[in-house]
Order: sequence, then structure tokens, then C-alpha cells
Amino acid sequence: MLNQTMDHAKINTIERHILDEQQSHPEATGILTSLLYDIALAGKVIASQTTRGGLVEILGKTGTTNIQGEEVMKLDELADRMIYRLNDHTGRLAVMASEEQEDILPVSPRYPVGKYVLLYDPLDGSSNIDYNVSIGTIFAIYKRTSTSGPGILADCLQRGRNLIAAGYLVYGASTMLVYTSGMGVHGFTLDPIVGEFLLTHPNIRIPEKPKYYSVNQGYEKFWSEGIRRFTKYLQGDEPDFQGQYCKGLSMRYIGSMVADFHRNLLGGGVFFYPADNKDPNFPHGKLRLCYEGAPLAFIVEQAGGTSSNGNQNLLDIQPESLHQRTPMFIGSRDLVEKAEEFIHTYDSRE
Ligand code: AHM
Ligand code: MG
Repeated sequence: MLNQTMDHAKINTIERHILDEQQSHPEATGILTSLLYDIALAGKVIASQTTRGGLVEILGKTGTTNIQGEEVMKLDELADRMIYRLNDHTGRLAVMASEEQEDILPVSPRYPVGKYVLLYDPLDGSSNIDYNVSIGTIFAIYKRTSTSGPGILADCLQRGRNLIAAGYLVYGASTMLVYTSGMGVHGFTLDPIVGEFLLTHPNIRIPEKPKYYSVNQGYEKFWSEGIRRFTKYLQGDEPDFQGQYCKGLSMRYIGSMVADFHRNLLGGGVFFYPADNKDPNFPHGKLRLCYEGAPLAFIVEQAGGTSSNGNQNLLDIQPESLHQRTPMFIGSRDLVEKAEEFIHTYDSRE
């Protein structure tokens, strides 16, 4: 006879979970469900390649083809193409935009046009690939705002508040997919043997007590006074505006935002990439609002945290261009609000 507990434990695949969520929307057509499933599939393919990262390089050195006779591609290009190719013909999308591509990617006239818009960062943290460090994929799904034909730029330039769903994959010790469609944040771990994402982290909530702060402290000399003092506050060396000290958090910075964000989401804390004066071409820092800021902001808010550019919630910013950069503070609500306070107090007079 089967053990009672085993018999009743529900094994939830990502497909089953997304379908269950769909059922609570009687008006749903199933298109979003299929779209999320297509993204999960792209994630599986990318994961299968990232785990072979070092090998691809060696095989690539023998010429332009690998031992299967396929063209050897850099992993970030491969991820970019994989997401595009798995989604361009399905009839679910009107337009896509990728962090790797300068312009929007409207659905080809050869294929049916759908009502959704997909923005993605195919391989975030790609400078870490050569060092066998975790990397990730970020995605954002909107409904198109234009009414007919292939999608246009305006469909992609929507405020994060309009997001229908967002998520990320992290290719680390295991591959995880974390997503929200506005009904909480759920995390799935890829079983590499079976090839299925299984629900391992239902209803993720960011812990109230933060543990970590994450920033590239090597750039401290380029920061404003507000950012420096905020960081001292996180270290327990500077009081807040009520004279209270933070207990002093641990610093963790991987340099792959998805992985840094994921750790802080589960452990509690704040990730920030502030405006700085390191490079006059990028006064707002390095990160991109549409591909990185808005989707992670939607996730963190669904998990009980918040985000800001130092002045306003990332979800409320109207993007003006596809690759627009933004300062970014994201994680535990209390710490993001503290960052805003330090910035308003010390930097607004600059
Ligand atoms: P990418 O999308 O080109 O990989 O750049 C984004 C990455 C983030 O994952 C990470 O937080 C940041 O760049 C690290 O930048 P830096 O090396 O300046 O700290
Ligand atoms: Mg990126």
C-alpha cells in the first residue's frame, strides 16, 4: 500500500499551476497560459545550453560548427534567438522586444498576429558566463494597445503598472522559473531528468526582516552623498531620520541581477544600482527600465516588497525609449523607502 502522505502530496507542474490560475479567470482564453508555457520551454532549452557553457567555447574553437554540425553561437545570442523563434509564429504575440536588439520585433506578416507583447532580457548577467556564475532570463508580458496589424513601438513602451505577467529564470545550481500573473509569486525548479518545472516555492513573500544588501560597492567613489549615506545606514554605521540604526546587513553582490534579486527575494534585503557619475553617457546607471526594472518591480510588489528609481515606483514610470536606463532600488519595502529618504534629503539639493 502506498504511504498515505506520498499518496496525497500534490506534485504541481508549471503547466498544471498556470492552468489552475487560468481557471480563476472565467474570461481567460488560455492564450496567456500557452505563452507562459512557451517561455518555460525556451527556459529549458537555454538551461540545457548554459550548463554546457564551457564546452560550447571549446567546441567552438575548432571552427564555426560544433560536433553536431551546428553553428556555434555565443550563449546570449542563442538565448535571444531561442526565445524569439519559439514565440514568433504562435499567433499569441503582436510584437516582441529584446534587450539584445535595437528595435522592436513585430510579428512577421507570414504569421498570425496575437494580442500580447513580450519584452525580454535573454541572458542577464552575461558577463558572468565565462566564470561559471549564475545568469538569468527576464520576461515581461503586456497586452497590446494598438488595435490591428503587427504591434508597434507604443505597445512596448507601457508602464509597468500595465503588466499582465512577468518572471525570470535563474540558471544556477539548479534552474528555477519564478513568475507572477498578479496572483502572487510562484517559483518552480527544473527537474533536469524529467525535464519539467515543478512547484517548489508557492506564494513567495519577501521576509520582513532583511538580511542582505546588494550593490557594486567598487563604484562608491562615483556615488552621490545620499547613496553613500544610505549604504552606511545598511551597514549599521549611520542613523535613519528617526535616529534609528539598522543592525548591519551582510553584503552580497553576484553581478547577475536575476541571481542577486532572487536571493534577496527569498532572504530579504535590497538590491540597488544607483545613478552615478562613472560614465557621462549613462547618468542613470546601467540597468534598463523595460527589460529589467519593470518586470522585477512587478514581481517584488506581488511578493510584498517594492521598487523605486530613488524618486518614484518603477512601475509608474512611462518609458520613453526601449533601452532607457534607470536607477534601481528593489526589495524589502522599508529599505527601498529608506533609500528614497536619503536621496531626497542629501541629493535633491545638488
Ligand atoms: P547585462 O544585461 O548586459 O548582463 O547587464 C546587466 C547586469 C546585471 O545583471 C548586473 O546587476 C549588472 O549588470 C552588473 O553590472 P556591474 O558590473 O556594473 O556591477
Ligand atoms: Mg540584463
